[in-house]
Amino acid sequence: MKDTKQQWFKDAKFGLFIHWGLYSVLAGEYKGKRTDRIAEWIMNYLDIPVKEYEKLALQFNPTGFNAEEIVKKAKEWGMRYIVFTAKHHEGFAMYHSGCSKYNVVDATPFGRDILKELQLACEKYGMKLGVYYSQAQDWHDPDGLRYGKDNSHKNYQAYLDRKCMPQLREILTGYGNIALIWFDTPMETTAEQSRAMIDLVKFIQPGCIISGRIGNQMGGYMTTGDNFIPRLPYEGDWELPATLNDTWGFNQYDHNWKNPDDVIRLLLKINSRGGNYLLNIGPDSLGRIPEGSIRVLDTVGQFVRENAEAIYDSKRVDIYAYELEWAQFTRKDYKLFVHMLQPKIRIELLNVGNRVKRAYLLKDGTELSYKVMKVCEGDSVIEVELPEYLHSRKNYCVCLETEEKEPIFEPIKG
Ligand code: JFZ
Repeated sequence: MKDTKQQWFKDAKFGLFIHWGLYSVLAGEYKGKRTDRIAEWIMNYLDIPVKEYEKLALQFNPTGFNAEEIVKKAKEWGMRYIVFTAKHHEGFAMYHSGCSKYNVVDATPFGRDILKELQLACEKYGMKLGVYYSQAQDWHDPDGLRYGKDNSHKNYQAYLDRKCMPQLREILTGYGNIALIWFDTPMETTAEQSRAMIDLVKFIQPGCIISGRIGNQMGGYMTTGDNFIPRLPYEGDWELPATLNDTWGFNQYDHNWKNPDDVIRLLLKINSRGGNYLLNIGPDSLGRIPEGSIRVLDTVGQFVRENAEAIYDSKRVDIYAYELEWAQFTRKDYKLFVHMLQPKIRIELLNVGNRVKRAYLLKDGTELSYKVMKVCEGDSVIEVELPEYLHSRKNYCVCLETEEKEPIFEPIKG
């Protein structure tokens, strides 16, 4: 079982992933050819030569970027941490690196240190900052690994010594508190190499969490695949990274946005199983957050704010509500939170082994009337009546205060 030993991570429940790099200039298309895969992989999938791809830096001038705006938005959306791609597989540093000129300050007309601006904005608004760093794949360095290509001639260790380890040191010493490092796609990284990275991180910042994708099962928590929710409650700390459409990096042609209902359901499914939802945005080449993302997240944010008590610091609920359509559950101390995801007239729960003392609407405290009826010995049903105006509503939360800390119950289907 994985344990980050960091209470903030266990309580956070919702974070903002930001995938941003030179690929945003291409926005899913190179020389008239569109990629049908995730846009930040365009260099590898369309075999763009390093010398060609490098030139994108000359066009990178995101004058619309405003770190404070992004951090304020993340707060408004109810997110408690940000993970930003300081270097993705393309190998380009989105901060001022001293060990590679291939970075946003030295190689672009923009010339500003994006990671630094995000750090200062996060400090100002009380947001945890995490850094995504592609430790193994680096398509710019001749010895960095490339997925799906021949790596046999490469001296991977030389790349680690020359670029990966020094850049990690820069990030950990020059950008304040790094709450978490999001390593990714370890490929053939050995246990010794993963260990060396972890030792470096922990030596400089002992409290910094290591993502599940450091490799060799050495991460501080479990990272699942894109939008993959474990069917059964997972005991340890875990996180689900996810896209809002079908790409991480900006793609001008991808408008396949999830709707707010889907996102709210995913958030609650993940939280009810004890995980954090790390939801992605991919700013465009001007540093603007896509309109489609903002529209969805504004609605989700309102739900999260109204029901904050049932989300942050909540605990997993060990029931098998995976396929349940009408509700998801979270709990905290003596409270059981019933998140209503479909219109309903009343809530029926079976086996409320511990009696309910109070039922109310979370967002405004409206008391709800209910009946508890014995079915068999030690077995009862509770029916909570919902006021008429809610019969056609969804995405709200009902709180049941119970006599025991971990209420035992069974939701009735349908
Ligand atoms: C990786 C990256 O390659 C991708 O560009 C993005 O940064 C994403 C967050 O992480 O892609 C993965 C890696 C592993 C899985 C899924 C996507 N996985 O294990 O399911």
